[in-house]
Amino acid sequence: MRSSVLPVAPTRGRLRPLGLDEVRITGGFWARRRQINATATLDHCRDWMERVGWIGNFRAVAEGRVHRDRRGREFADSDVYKLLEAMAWEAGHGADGGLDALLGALTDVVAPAQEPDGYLNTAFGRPGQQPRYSDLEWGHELYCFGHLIQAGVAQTRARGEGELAKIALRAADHVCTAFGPGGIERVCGHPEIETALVELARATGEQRYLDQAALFIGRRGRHTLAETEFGRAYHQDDQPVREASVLRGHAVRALYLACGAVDVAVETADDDLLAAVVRQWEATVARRTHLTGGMGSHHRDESFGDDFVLPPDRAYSETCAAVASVMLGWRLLLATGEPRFADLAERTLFNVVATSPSEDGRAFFYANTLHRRRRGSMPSADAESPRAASGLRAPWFAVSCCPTNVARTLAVLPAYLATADDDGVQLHQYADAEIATSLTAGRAVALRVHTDYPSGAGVTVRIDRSPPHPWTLSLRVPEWTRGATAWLTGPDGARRAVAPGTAALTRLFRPGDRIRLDLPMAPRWIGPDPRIDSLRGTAAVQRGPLVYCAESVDLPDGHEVDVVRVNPSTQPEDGPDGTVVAAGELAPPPDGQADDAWPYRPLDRAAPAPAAERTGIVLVPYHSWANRGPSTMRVWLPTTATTQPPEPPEPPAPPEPPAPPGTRP
Ligand code: FUB
Ligand code: ZN
Repeated sequence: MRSSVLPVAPTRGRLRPLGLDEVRITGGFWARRRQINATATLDHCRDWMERVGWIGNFRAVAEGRVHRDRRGREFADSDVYKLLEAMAWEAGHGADGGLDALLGALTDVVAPAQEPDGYLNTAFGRPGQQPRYSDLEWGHELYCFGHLIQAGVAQTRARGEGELAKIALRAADHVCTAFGPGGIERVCGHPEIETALVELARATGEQRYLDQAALFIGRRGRHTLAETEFGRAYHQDDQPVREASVLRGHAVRALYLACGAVDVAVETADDDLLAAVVRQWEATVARRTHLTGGMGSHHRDESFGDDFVLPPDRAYSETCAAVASVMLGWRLLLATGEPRFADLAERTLFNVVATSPSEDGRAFFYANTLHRRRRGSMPSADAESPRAASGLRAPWFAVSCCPTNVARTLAVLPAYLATADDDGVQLHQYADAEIATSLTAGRAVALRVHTDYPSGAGVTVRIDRSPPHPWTLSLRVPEWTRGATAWLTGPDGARRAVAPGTAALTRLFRPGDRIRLDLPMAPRWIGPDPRIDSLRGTAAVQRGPLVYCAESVDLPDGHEVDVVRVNPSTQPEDGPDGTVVAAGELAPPPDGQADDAWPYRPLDRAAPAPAAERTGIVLVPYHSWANRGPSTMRVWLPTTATTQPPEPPEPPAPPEPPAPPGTRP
């Protein structure tokens, strides 16, 4: 396999990704989270998977007792692979040599479970288990292979080819044989193998992996899976990928499939397929995405809702869907160079991916609701939690796909910051960072980025190394900003206004040059599209890329968030410690007021106005909620502006007496 330390390495496309060997995050918001990920979350995931037996499943295979002793859901193997992937990326930063040993030890547990023909799955295929590929709808065998392959690619790119990569190659060869021409002409109920095979093709230069991925993409939507209780759209098997107009069905499945489709489109120069995914992304962002960037509205099947079905208290917004959306945005950004894809990725990273892990990196949100009505109880530290039941982050879940997905994303995050092309360097996400790359052979560029983003408004880029020719530094100007300015600091720099999109500066840079981007971050009210029924009459606050929320721990004792009303005619203001204070009132029902017998009333019978107490409402960044114990929480807050009920209609006029017979009107 070829080696360069990055998660996605297209051979074509508008922008060239930079690897972990070219970008380093050195401080700030993401550095803290990455540090916790490396020092706490990786161990936490490994400990839990030992405890619940998911790692032990591989030992049970080697010892011939897996049919009796296997633990966890049918896709539990995939979480071991995602942890391996996270460890590989983290080891790739070279910070901790001990991680290589852990990676090696875990690989040694997995290896003996692989069959001589490359098949590897602890849930299927042995006496006493269901036969291989007998349940493609729900069995997840190819999904698990996909994560195994991604782990193998990560290890090769980060540490050089090793045992894990060999296991992954044997598995991929097996998949090509079993599902290639003349093999099983079906797809997996959970996409993931597609994007993994393309990455393996990129890493190895082997065309057959790309061909197999293209076959899977082409087969999807042709009813090769049985229809299940959730309908064909759940598995994206209702329509061929290039004919669909929007993402639908199970959100993680839909987004992983879209990633695979972009990968195939890019590598095969299939511009129609790429355009189809871009259209689906546009429709999904315009009509099926929460303010946080989260995706998914249905708890029952973890799926997208219909257009504008985005109820905040039922926001499923699975953490894995956010990870998948960032993966998709990154692929589309590399293919097209358009900053809108980085805009959504930023929103999603700060408001969903960063929300999931607790401050200590040892508990996680699976679903990321936007409205929590009841204070949850502390999830057990000793038992797996149900996926979405708790109002607090849980250490582990019976379906625990999200923690390992967060771990692998944070481990590789520096690779999502910047790109290059022959003409220059593009910064897409802002963090304190060092970037060193070459535009073309011999044209080395080194940059130092200083910022306290997302709290502060400024980004300074210092040029540390530059070729003796002009080149272009491009900075994403986020979609949320108004009044942004960019300039070269020093005597020859004129400050200029820059609009959301891209600010590009082309010149003969010299070491020591500094470029400054100022992004005003005053908190702002955000209103929903009127077609989102469940949000009518509410407003939310955003400051920079951060979405804010009210949390009961910031209200007077005994109050829950549902008593909060806000007044969007007054601008919210910065408060202490990253909070925002919004004008509003607390309107609890009068003490002791009994419920009405029936919670509806004729519009002409006005409800008694609750006695409201005007106050500043303290709002905190959504990503930080539920870190201070059980609380109720709300992102979209009802506004104080009330709509007067319409006047009751005039009673109908009494009927005219009938005209006497023989008269004309
Ligand atoms: O099915 C595997 C993973 O488990 C999905 O991606 C998640 O949504 C969860 O259901
Ligand atoms: Zn998940």
